[in-house]
Amino acid sequence: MTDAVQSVRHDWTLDEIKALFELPFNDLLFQAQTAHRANFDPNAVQISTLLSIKTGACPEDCAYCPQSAKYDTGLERERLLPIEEVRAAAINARENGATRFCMGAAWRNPTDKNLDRVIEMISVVKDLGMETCVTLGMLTREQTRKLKTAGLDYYNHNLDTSPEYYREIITTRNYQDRLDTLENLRMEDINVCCGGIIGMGETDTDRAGLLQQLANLPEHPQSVPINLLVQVENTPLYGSEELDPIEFVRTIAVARIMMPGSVVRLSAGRTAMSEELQALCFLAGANSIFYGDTLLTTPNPDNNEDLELFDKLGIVANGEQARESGDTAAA
Ligand code: SAM
Ligand code: DTB
Ligand code: SF4
Repeated sequence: MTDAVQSVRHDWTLDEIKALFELPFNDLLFQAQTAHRANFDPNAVQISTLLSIKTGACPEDCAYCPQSAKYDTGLERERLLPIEEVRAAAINARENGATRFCMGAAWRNPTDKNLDRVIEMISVVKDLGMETCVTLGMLTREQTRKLKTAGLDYYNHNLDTSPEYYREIITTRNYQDRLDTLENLRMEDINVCCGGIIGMGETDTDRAGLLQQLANLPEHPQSVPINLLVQVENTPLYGSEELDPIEFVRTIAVARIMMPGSVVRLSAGRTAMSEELQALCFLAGANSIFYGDTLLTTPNPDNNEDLELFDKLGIVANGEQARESGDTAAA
């Protein structure tokens, strides 16, 4: 193994990252698979199920998102779901084999009243014996404290792209806003799920820049979702040039090498991927997926398709994850 694979680093330069991206594909995948095997069971994939607990009418203008009030995507706006609906969805996810239940809300940030209702939901899901994750937008320090007390396991808050490209994608908040929430979560020792979206028309340097930001955080996010843009009609990014799938696999592999102890999630966009492409992503070090026929508002592969693919590849769902902690990779 090279040094880059062996140690957990927080000082990656853009040139080093670009050099990884430019490796011959087989060398890159070998390095990524080596890092993966040093830290995880190579045939185990963790599965999480998503539920949108508040859909649409979001005040933010994220150019990729069907839930922004600024774009007419035909989405039914919904109020915060009643607790019994959340319980029923979590029971269903558990019966289908998910171990983590992730609840997402189309908010810029939660009000304190709404946060109290989400805290009730967290407690209901925890009582079912599942891990909890929520994604609610920006949080104050006080709000992260409340979530910690509620026993939340993970908070998802994506950086989405490089700092330079961010302003082309979102104008209603800035990169520092995102970093501030991540810092609030870290101060409360809440596991962080933080990644981005690929295929938004960003450059190679932007993809390297996103991974640089993630890996150079004071702690690697425990979970790193890599989403392929789901193109939704009437969002500004609809019609973006399709990304070369090999570049997507390279991004997963570089994420695996740079954050060897983090769980890398092959997230949104799988309905547009062949089985072969998903298999390459697992080979490149992805070891988590979203499972269930809907993401938040857009389709995801059927459970049966995923189980068949796992079967073909000899992958075990929810197999023992070696260490799900960003900074505990083998040194
Ligand atoms: N509103 C909160 C926020 O933005 O942090 C939480 C919900 S938001 C829908 C969660 C994440 O979903 C975003 O950060 C983005 O990475 C991802 N996402 C949204 N729309 C997407 C799309 N069309 N394709 C891929 N990922 C998407
Ligand atoms: C993440 O990185 N991807 C998920 C989850 N975290 C919340 C969301 C994907 C959303 C895709 C578009 C939709 O279904 O609305
Ligand atoms: Fe709102 Fe989140 Fe969608 Fe942005 S990504 S528009 S903040 S729901």
